[in-house]
Amino acid sequence: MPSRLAAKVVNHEVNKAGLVDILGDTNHINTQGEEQQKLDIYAHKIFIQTLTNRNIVCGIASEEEEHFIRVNSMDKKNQNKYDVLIDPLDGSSNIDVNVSVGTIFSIYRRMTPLGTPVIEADFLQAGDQQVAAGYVIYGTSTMLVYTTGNGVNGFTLNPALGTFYLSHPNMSYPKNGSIYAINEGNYIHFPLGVKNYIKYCQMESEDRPYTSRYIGSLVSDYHRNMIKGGIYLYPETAKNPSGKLRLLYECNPMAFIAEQAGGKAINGEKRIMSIKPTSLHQRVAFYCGSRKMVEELADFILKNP
Ligand code: P6P
Repeated sequence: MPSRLAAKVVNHEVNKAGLVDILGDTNHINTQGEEQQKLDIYAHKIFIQTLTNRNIVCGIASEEEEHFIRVNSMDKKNQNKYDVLIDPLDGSSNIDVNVSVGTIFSIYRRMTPLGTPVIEADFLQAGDQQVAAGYVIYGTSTMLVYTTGNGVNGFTLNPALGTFYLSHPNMSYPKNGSIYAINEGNYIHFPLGVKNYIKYCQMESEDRPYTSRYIGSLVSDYHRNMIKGGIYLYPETAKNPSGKLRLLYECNPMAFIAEQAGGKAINGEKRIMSIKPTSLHQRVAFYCGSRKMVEELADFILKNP
């Protein structure tokens, strides 16, 4: 998988970010209207480079590029048949404060004929069409977690050897949990059903209050919840009325992994992976984690549409 090589290279740079001039922002705003961090650009370039150097990928869509990238095969027949959608470095605003960040990717088979230039429709496929998805977390250790539709496996990088080892076979979301992850600073703008769910989490009872944990880095909050049980919530807010997270290269891949691990991922009304995308950088509300917790939240939203 070309992302393993890129993950090692990005990991090396992330781990020494405090020592070389690669911290901070580039004074440039990306297509999302967000300040691009130097490491964002670095990670983007590394993944694009490694993905285009293989006769596998015919197109790439990245959070850091407004339009998708056509990959011309070195092979004249151009039998490359996979599209990759990627968030090269998610949570990059945390880099300067030494909080874990991650890479998220999603892989589809192209829909258009082999050998022809890919078109936007090749990227706007529902999450249920993914053939693979994964994330890399650059944390206390660097892990690659991915699925190809037959369960979820986690690999930990041995930096001394530059090799990923199968450290977490058959990963699965605990069916229930007691951790909820949400930026409560946006509370007043949350839909009523989400507000009521948060109050439910905080209520004294046999199994509550739950614990509130929010790292502000999707891959980190997600990974913790998958190990310990929990739910991650990013509702619509005033600043992001459609939600903040991007459907194609954040929510769909994380939803694929969650469902393969026995968890659940919804936008408040339906499964994330059933949504038919309409644009590359489309945002959605995102609720993902232990199945029972997501189902409880869905009930609160249903009762308070
Ligand atoms: P807020 C990072 O920018 C990100 O996309 C996710 O990694 C993270 O969970 C979320 O946004 C944090 O957003 O608005 O709470 O700072």
